[in-house]
Amino acid sequence: MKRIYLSLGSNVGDRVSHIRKACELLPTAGIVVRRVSSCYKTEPVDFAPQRWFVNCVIEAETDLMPLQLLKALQSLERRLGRRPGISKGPRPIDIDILLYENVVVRSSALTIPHERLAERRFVLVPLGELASHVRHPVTQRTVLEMLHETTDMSQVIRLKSE
Ligand code: PH2
Ligand code: MG
Ligand code: MG
Repeated sequence: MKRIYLSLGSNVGDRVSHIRKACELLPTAGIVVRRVSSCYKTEPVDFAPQRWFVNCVIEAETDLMPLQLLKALQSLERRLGRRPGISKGPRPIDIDILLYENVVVRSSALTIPHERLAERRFVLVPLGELASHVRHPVTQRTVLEMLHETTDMSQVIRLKSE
């Protein structure tokens, strides 16, 4: 099994329950969830005029190859009501591959590690909860180093877990 980190985000409807539902459905797609970060309320980046997101990161294991994993996540997004919309705009669920072992993929369909990983506090803060010492396979920076170095100033507020 390969260790992967996924970013989950939602800013439509009941955001936390969309994220919970996605975590529940991941095993049906061949993805074994190991650990889940706290949920965070996060200010939208890249496309500002939209509702704040709820984001989290999960550590998981899978036997799927990177492109199979991408297809599995896209079909899960559709099952959870995601339809094509504005790029970077509102969505009930978004599941992005952040890291896949130390694998580097650069194709038109898929980029691993996620290309904006180091520029997004809404990814680095929850990822840091689970994997602060894991290194980016290209830059060799740890998650903690990326968090300290990022110029992203957007707000990321931890939600109380019940
Ligand atoms: N996702 C985007 C664009 N902007 N902002 C936040 N805070 N959280 C997201 O998950 C997010 C975003 C495109 O996928
Ligand atoms: Mg995304
Ligand atoms: Mg996505």
